[in-house]
Amino acid sequence: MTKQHSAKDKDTAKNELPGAPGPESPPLIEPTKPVEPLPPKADQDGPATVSPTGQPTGAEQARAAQSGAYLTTAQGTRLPDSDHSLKAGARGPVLIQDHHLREKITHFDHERIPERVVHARGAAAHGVFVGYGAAGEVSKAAFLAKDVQTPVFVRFSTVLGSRGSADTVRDTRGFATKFYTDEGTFDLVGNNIPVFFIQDAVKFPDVIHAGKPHPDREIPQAQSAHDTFWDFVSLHTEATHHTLWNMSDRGIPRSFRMMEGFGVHTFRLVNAADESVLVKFHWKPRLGVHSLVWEEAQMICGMDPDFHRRDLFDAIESGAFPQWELGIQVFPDTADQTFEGIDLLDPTKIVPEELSPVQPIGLMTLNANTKNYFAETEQVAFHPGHLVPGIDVTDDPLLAGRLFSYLDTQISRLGGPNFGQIPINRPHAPVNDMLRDGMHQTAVHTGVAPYRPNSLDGGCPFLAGADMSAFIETPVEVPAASKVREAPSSFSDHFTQPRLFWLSMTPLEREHIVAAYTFELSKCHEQAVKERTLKVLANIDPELCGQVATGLGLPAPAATVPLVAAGSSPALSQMGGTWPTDGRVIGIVADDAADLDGVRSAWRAVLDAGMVPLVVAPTGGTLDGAGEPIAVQRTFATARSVEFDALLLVGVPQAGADAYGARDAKAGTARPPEAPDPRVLLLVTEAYRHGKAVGGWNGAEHLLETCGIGADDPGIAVGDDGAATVEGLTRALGEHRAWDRFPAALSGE
Ligand code: HDE
Repeated sequence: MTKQHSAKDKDTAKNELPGAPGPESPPLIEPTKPVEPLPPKADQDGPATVSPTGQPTGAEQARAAQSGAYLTTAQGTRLPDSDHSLKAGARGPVLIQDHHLREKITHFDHERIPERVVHARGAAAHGVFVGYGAAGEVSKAAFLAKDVQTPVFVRFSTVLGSRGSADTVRDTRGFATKFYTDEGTFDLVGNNIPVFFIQDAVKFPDVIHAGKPHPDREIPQAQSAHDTFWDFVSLHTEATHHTLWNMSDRGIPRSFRMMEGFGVHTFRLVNAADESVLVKFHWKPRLGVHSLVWEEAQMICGMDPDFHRRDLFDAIESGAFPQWELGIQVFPDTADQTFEGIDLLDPTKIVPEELSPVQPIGLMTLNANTKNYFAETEQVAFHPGHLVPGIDVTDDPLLAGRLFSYLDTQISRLGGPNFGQIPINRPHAPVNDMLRDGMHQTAVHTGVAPYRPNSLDGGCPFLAGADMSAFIETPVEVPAASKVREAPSSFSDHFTQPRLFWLSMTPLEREHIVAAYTFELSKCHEQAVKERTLKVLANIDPELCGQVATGLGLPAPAATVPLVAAGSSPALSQMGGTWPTDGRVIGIVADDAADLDGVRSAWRAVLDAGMVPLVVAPTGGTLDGAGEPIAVQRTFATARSVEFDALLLVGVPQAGADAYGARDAKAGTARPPEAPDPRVLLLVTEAYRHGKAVGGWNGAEHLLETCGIGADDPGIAVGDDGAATVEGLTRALGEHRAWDRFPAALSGE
């Protein structure tokens, strides 16, 4: 019979250090000592509520969910064992009376909730928004006043893919911000592209059904490169503008931290004197707007599907807090709701920044990561109808449908109507509603009269007026009209703005757009879909259409509408300028024979510049030579260029015995020891091909030369030592990529 341990034995065992049982010690049952959980960090607490209903705050609830040193059942009863089912003897049948087994398995069986029907894949962070006070003239919203600090929670997402899909697919990105203001929660539920595929919400199921995987085989995942998507957008030309943005570099951002955000619809702001203006919201990233290159984006899908999520988390963890300025374009609130001939109610149109500059009104800093992905990122519920006094909606027909859809979908996704009580969704303003009961009600409401008017609860709660921060819909006049299923005639211009976007791109950006259309359409099987799309492209620009047609091996059709001379809006191009390099990742490639003092000073210089150094070496462990050993973060076998924004080469890392594989070594065909390691050659050539900065010293020129790279090539920094090389590299990195390496960048305008 096996020896039974008493509960006392087990406690003794738990208090032993792992790996150090003495000869007399009982075997370790659990490797760690029970300890009190760490208190949550103050700046990461879930949103608190000051609801007068007596329900605990989010933070208190979070603590209650994980307190005490010992494992318990859901009822708080301490458990002596969580690894063995209760059995009739060690080899006997499991007993149904085992409540712990049933509770644990049952809860696990129900751990998943339905993923979002769109925007299922996301990553989020906490932060703070500080108003500049610059919006005071146009909006009475208290959180926009000067120096008012408002906690925020931001969720970035892709649209089409499932929850487990890769981050760097070509797609629109969601950019949803929850402002926990003192006057109630305001949600700005935007995207990284300022226009949308459709002008009326009634078509949303159509565009999403077309973009999602084919219903028979459920492929492809998280891609627009398939027949149904291109079938829909070619038949439905109001999608042309958004599709063109998707095919541009905007569809493959380098990082969430380097994306613009847009409210898309026109909103209405109202000031203290009840005067209104129309506005479009913009988020401008402090780090600039930057993208991956397509090959890089595709490689990352396999090598690090969590690339954007990891980038956001690591940047915040290392103190490189991402920042965006919130800005508005302001238009007079005229009866026709147009500006310079642009229909402000049409969500497929932008207003070029050259016609109406973006005026900054506040700064958002993301400074804390989530503590629990499910509780926060998965359960957060945004809604474009969450408004505060001073911010109102317009009659954009796309927005109208959204105002219905979000609450509706959240009721099924979050299991009933009380998801507003989940800590991440709780307002920070006092809540005093008359919503009662329902699935997952956690509030213990007091009082007997949740209705109005009442006398039994003393008439409480009372109604507020505008002077008490009530949200009062702007009394906009609605012109007399008949009920019709129609759109205004201005909505039928589908090509002027796509042409404006195309003409505003640099030659290199145009080359990327041509390549993206060619790639996506080459993945379609239906000839009719390709031909119809070419007709759409002909209505944007003959050069675009011609080049894509050549790529597809099809004739280029002629335009069917007159091409409007749309001019250009330089603000739409994301190339040019120099930008901060905070949080960029630098791979320092070295081996034991390298200048290790130089590695140390380069490592320090990278950190001092606010970037992340990762030492890449032939094997794990440390680089050993003169001075303190240097910790290795990546090996030649695990590192791939896509993980780095730039490379620093220290000398010429030599090919080890394993570099050419066991077969070559056995056959005696391994290259001579002085040859550079082939994995390093791959690292360098790939980084170079993707326009990344590459620097080096201590003989790195030889390595560059082997890769066919000249020391004077654009974006190459060869220095005398580590620190000097980092300086050159940082300068190159400030331009994001060495654009001059791409022939198209040199060819034009
Ligand atoms: Fe959404 N959208 N949407 N959308 N949307 C959702 O709400 C919808 C649209 C956007 O991180 C859903 O809670 C309709 C435009 C973001 O949790 C759903 C229409 C813009 C997110 C929904 C649109 C957006 C969503 C799915 C056409 C940019 C993710 C889950 C009228 C301005 C929010 C959910 C998050 C999510 C409906 C169009 C942005 C189904 C009907 C335009 C960023 O309710």
